[in-house]
Formats: sequence, C-alpha cells, structure tokens
Amino acid sequence: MEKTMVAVKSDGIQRGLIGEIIHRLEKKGFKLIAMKMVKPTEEMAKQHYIDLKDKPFYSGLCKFTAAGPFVAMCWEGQSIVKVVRDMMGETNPVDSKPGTIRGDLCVQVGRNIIHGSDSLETAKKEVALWFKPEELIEWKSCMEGYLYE
Ligand code: D4T
Repeated sequence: MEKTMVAVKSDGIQRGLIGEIIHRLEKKGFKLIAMKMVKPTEEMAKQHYIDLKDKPFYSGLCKFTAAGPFVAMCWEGQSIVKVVRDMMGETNPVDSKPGTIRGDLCVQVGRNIIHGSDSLETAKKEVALWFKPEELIEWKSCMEGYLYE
C-alpha cells in the first residue's frame, strides 16, 4: 500500500471544508493513518514547498502557509498518490474538472484549499516532514476485504 500526504490549507479550513475533504477520501475507501492541525513555521512551509523555491510565488506561498492553520494528514491506499491527485483536480481550479475537489470547491490558484503529494518520492519526504514515525497509526480496516480482492 502507498502512503500520501494530504493537507487542508488555511483557506480550506477557514471555509469549513476539512470535513468535506476527509469525507471524500473516506468514501473513496482510503484509510486515514495520521492527522494533526498545526500552525507551520515559515521554515516548515519553505521545506514543504522546497521544489518551488525558484518560482515567483514561493515567498508569498510560504508566508500564507505559515500564517494560518494547516491540517496535515497521511492517507493510505492502493495507488493513492495518483488517485488523490486526480481527486484534487488541476493546480489551477479554473482547469479542474467538475467532480474534483478543486473543481467543485474553489476558484483561484492561490486559494486552492488542498495539497496532495505529487509523486511517491515526494510523499515519502512530506510524510517524514510532517509526522514522526510513531505518529503513523497502522490499523486494520474492517472494510479491507470489500475494497481489495
Ligand atoms: P500543492 O503542492 O499545493 O498540492 O499544489 P500542486 O502540486 O497542485 O501545485 P504546485 O506544487 O505547482 O503549487 C503549489 C501551490 O502553490 C500555489 N500556486 C501555484 C500559486 O499560488 N500560484 C501559482 O501560480 C501556482 C502555479 C498553489 C499551490
């Protein structure tokens, strides 16, 4: 099973969408194995978005991330990295299809409410950045046999 890191950003939290986002991932059949609300330091925000360090929006993005609450989660499931990215929709909500989280729930790229790791390698780094190993709770879902053959 793969793990991915998902976050509800402060705009999603302010808009009351934590439950909606969790609901969509739970309904899909993915398993929540860690979750915390944090106020990230600017250092954590910079580390989280390190791959974007040369982009013009990097500084503003890190400041915005550090200014507000942030719900960090680790989810587990088959092919979850790709599937969560598909469920999120495109980075810019203008290009996100209806039915996706960003396509249904937000309008502008700088307020796109959710983060999801974009590759397995990034997921490993991001899960390790936000969670200590002992914070990842391995539990057996009673639905497993009905989700996977
Ligand atoms: P995240 O990383 O938040 O899941 O978003 P994406 O993986 O879909 O997109 P990204 O890394 O390219 O962008 C990270 C973050 O930066 C904001 N952003 C992006 C922005 O404010 N202005 C922009 O022009 C772009 C491209 C939105 C998401």
